[in-house]
Amino acid sequence: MLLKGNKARFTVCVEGNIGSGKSTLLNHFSKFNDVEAFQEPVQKWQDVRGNNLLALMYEDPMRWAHTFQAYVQMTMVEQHLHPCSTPVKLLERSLYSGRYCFVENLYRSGKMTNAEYTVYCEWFKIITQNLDVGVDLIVYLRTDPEVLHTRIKERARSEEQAIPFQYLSDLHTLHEEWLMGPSSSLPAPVLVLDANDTLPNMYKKFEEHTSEILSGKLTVCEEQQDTYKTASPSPVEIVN
Ligand code: TTP
Ligand code: MG
Repeated sequence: MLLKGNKARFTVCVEGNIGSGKSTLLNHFSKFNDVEAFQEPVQKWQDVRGNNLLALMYEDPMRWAHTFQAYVQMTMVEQHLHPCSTPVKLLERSLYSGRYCFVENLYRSGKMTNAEYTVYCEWFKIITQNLDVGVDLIVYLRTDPEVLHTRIKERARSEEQAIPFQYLSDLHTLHEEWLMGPSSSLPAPVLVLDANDTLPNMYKKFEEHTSEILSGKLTVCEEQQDTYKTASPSPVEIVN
């Protein structure tokens, strides 16, 4: 189905730690006519006019983390604002996980200075207060850091080969704080899928939750949805 005005009815973001299977979920749902899927622009980060910012960030985060995260933020804004002619706009990640997971982690671990963090956050505030970067539903692929560590080694994206276990564990904690806790920084309700599973089992879970993902809504009662809209914590649905 095509829509007039290039504006999706629902924006659904897929979140989860590095290697949790976000691209796999996007590939699966991109087969539906009602969905336009926007994969994360990692290739842009690997080649900014010949500069591999992703590699620089992993090699020397004290020097490059802020530059890299500023660029990630810019490319995420592009994704959020990109016209979409189908009812469902499906995004790999969002502006929000850059801010609340990656940048928070870099700052807390001393890899971004207070000045860099403040400049980044001021940009984030201006963007979220003035641009149409809203989200209707978050799908959280919740995965243990041990499982991710193995998957990352297997897929062998060259920049990621030296990622220490502790880094994945710290990022996991921040995803949990942001998506599972009572959080005032959540932009939408969260559907949580246990993503420690095998690929065939993950496809089964995607199928079971197709209607929720394509409607941009959790199957919870209207009352809870309304509660969220008045800014209390979002309803979270957990699926094992
Ligand atoms: P992810 O955004 O986690 O994407 P992925 O393709 O690795 O995940 P999946 O397997 O679930 O599809 O990370 C991509 C790379 O970019 C990874 O090395 C982490 C890094 N990254 C940051 O350092 N900062 C950021 O803000 C983001 C969004 C990613
Ligand atoms: Mg991916």
